[in-house]
Amino acid sequence: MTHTIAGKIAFITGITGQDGRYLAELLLSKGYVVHGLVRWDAAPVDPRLVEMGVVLHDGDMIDALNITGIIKAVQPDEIYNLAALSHVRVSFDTPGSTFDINAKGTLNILDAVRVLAMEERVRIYQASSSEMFGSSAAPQNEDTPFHPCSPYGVSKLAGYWLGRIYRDSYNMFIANGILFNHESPTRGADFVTRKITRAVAAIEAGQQERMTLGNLDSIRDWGHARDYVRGMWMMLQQDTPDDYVLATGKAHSVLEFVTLAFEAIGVELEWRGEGVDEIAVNAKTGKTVITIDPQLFRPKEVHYLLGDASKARTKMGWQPEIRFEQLIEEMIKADRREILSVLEETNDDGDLWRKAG
Ligand code: G4F
Repeated sequence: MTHTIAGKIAFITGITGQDGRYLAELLLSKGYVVHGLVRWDAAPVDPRLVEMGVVLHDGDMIDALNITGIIKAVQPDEIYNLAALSHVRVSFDTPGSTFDINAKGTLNILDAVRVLAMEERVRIYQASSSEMFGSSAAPQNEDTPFHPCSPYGVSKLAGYWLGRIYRDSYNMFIANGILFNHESPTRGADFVTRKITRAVAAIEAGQQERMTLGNLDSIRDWGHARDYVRGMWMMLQQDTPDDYVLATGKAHSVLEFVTLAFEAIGVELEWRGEGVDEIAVNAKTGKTVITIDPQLFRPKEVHYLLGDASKARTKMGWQPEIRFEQLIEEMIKADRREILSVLEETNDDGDLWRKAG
């Protein structure tokens, strides 16, 4: 059955996360009817999702019958499986639920489509991750061997292989998007980029003196989530299902990210000391603004992720449009604005912040 885009139905798991929100906006702008899965015990959901026109369903990724029932009711043309326990550090503390959600949850989606005999109608996007590459040498692409370094990485690898096996065994349209880190102003505050931009804005406003960080030497390939959700959609519009790396092809350390974030508010950092004793001071005032907390180190770290997205560029015409520096600026601006709006609500003197724009 062929469908025009207008009136196509999409079902997004993980709709309340950063990518879910951007993807919903994109699909709605293309005329899709968008349904989203919300975990039954989730914190209050942002009402803007409903205002945007997303139809929400309470459910649970690890309950196979529940997921099957929702997919039967929604009758989607496209499923985007974004639901996950996505924090790598947390996956060391909760490996069991990480597996349940990321691996068993993925299996529940794939199996639901199969037992409902919807294989020919439904196209599935599986959110795989560059964490699956783990300790493999950079740059990484679709042919790079996987050496995950965390329960999260292994659980995502299980989802990836389930996707490939179901694709080959049941002739299903399943695409694995192997996405490198992608950020935005709506990134969760426990990921390092947003943790940094929020803290920088709060330090500038005098609401916080310093921030603690873990491994400053980690290298990541950071892009903007808006570019990456476009790639997710493109994967499901191809003639044949395949797996694609999405990345910018540029690598930066955590130290570089935090240095640029402070530069965005006009503060130059001076680094002193080494290892866990390393600190950064504001070069002008001499005040310490960054210290290291060894508790933020991971039991096993992925040191160097740098993606090679040539396949996505050549086969789909995908490429990122938002540069690293623009991403940081956008995140800092949004966090300054957030502080300004709180100051205004509390009638505090927000003069310092009017420049935030
Ligand atoms: O921001 P992060 O927590 O992201 P991480 O671990 O790279 O994972 C993210 O990207 C993956 C794609 O490659 C996704 F699959 C995954 O779901 C998630 O979205 O940490 C980035 C780096 C790490 O090396 C970490 O050790 O920053 C280092 N880091 C240093 N200080 C910190 C901190 N990370 C966090 N979260 N908090 C810190 O204070």
